[in-house]
Amino acid sequence: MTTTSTLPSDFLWGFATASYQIEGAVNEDGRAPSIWDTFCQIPGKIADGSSGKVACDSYHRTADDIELLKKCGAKAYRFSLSWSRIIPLGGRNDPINQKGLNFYLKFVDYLHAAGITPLITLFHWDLPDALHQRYGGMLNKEEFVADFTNYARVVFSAFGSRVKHWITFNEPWCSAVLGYNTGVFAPGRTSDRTKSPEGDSSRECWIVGHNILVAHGAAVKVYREEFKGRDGGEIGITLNGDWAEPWDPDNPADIEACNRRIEFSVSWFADPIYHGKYPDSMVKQLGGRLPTWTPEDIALVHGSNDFYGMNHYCANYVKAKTTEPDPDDFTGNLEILTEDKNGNSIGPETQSAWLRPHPVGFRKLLKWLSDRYDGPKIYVTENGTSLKGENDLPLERLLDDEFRAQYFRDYIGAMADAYTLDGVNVRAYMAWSLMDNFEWADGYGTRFGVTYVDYKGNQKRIPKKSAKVIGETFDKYIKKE
Ligand code: GBH
Repeated sequence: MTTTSTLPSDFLWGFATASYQIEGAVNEDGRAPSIWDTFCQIPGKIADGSSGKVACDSYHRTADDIELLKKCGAKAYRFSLSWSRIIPLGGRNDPINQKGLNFYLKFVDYLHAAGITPLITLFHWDLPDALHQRYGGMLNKEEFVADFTNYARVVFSAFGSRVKHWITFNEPWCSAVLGYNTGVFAPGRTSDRTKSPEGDSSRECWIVGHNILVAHGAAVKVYREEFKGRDGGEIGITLNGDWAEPWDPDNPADIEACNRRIEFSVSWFADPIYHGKYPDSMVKQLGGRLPTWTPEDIALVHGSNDFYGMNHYCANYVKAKTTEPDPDDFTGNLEILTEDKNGNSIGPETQSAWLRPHPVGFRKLLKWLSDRYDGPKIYVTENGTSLKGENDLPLERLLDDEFRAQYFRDYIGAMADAYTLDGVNVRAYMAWSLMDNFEWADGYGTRFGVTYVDYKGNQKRIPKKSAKVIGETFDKYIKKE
């Protein structure tokens, strides 16, 4: 942490969550299942056999959640909408569920009353299950794009000027790769027949990624043509991306592989949006399995971000493979490692096998994005960590989450350095997460919250140390007017 770096006085900061991870009430007020409700019922898919059935029960605890945000001093809150609460069967000819829509409309009113700015994500992985059954969901471009566009229009029109920051999709990489290649996330399709009776890992993830991009572009066009003039908001997509360091810094192939790693995760989506094409490295490796752009589709996608939504957690070491790429490879033909050639770890272990903190990687990736995409306005829409063994700690020690507090001090400091020293136009930051919640395939044993949620005690919420530290840290960096 440098003492000289600052953040601008209008910097927006707060916390993030997602519908299926916190809401519960999955059968209430007309909500229909999403692909995650279905996926969780398959034995072996979720570590502790759990689901989002109750989760943090946020559907019934609006007041508690607003209170938490106020206590933390948050200026903003990023949350996502459950599509199948609003249009239970999902499609453009299916009925709208006013009760579901009202829940979110009221919530936004409460946020405004508390002086908290809402950022809404339309899609955080919970596709209406009916659309998956009806036509294969995100694999079906025509149907999916038309239905997503309709859903987006219903939502934009209902919220009007009460919401100024819209995110179309959260981490399309996860929907595509984890949902259709490795199969560890819903809908769980993969070539691995021990995991799924259907799926083609070598093809489906690239089709799904492409279709999500088109759906994003189509929804942005609707927003810009029908709502932006009247409501004055902005819209973008959120992409996940980790930083990469070479396993052997003296090997040019490893250095090249680091760049390729980021291209296969970030530029897969960001290049079409900012440059109107897929990265050369992906075209080269995937050939005809990567869909090609029709002029109509790329016209929707190119130039479709008002801001770049960045989810960032960690870094890895990357080692180039010397063999021909496997047809199912989605990494760019490389190994992703936690230790370098000399056995040095990229960062301390956490509860998540994939997550080792490496704060300077945040600064480096911010700069990388800024250089490649010509200085876009960046909103960090997620950043946070789990803690090794946190779930097994006695409450008193669990609440004293110094490891997470230090993670936030370091990462916020790295971001302030990127802003001040590297000229990166980063303007917002949402910590993941406001509270412990349903951590997808890891269930409830892995906690990411700055607030403890007692799943055995009526979902009671108790702020941890880190809840306070984030506000104190921003107070240090943000310039006073
Ligand atoms: C975010 O993704 C999600 O947006 C959020 O919902 C989630 O709760 C949070 O992370 C914490 O996990 O298949 O085991 O190799 C973060 C980016 C990218 C992290 C994919 C996990 C693969 C894990 N994610 N990565 S694995």
